[in-house]
Amino acid sequence: MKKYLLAVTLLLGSASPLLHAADPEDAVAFRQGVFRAMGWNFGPMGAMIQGRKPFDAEAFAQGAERVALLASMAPEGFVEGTGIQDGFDTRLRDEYWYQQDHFNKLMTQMIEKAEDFSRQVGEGKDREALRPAFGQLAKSCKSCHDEYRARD
Ligand code: ASC
Repeated sequence: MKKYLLAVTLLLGSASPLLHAADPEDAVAFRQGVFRAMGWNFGPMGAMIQGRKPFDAEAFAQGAERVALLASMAPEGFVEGTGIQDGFDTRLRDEYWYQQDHFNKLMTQMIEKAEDFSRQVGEGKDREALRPAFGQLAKSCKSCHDEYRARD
């Protein structure tokens, strides 16, 4: 856990991709793709938690792992030159550009909650027992959308 937190801190601290300098166009496509993939996995899990879909433990565990991994990548897509002001079709609100500390705090919380959720799923908890951690993670997603995502 400590090692993991250190990695998150380093990543957010550098606010740039680990392995290469991002082309702004690639960065926008990357972050939108990461969030799209998170929703792809998270949506059916919500349906299972809410009982709109039968609970499939294997699919659920796979989804939780994927969401945690994707969450850890999301910050990399937020780099200079990728806003509406730079000509990109993005829902990233202007507030992001002068509230990056707060944004990074919300992002770190989301990553931690995704990790915690995935860990609890890995422990083999059932649907009822997983509900709180799932709710915490969904709330964390929403708090950032409320503040930094436009045109909901
Ligand atoms: C999803 C999804 C989100 C979050 C959010 C949680 O399934 O695509 O963006 O959950 O709606 O409040």
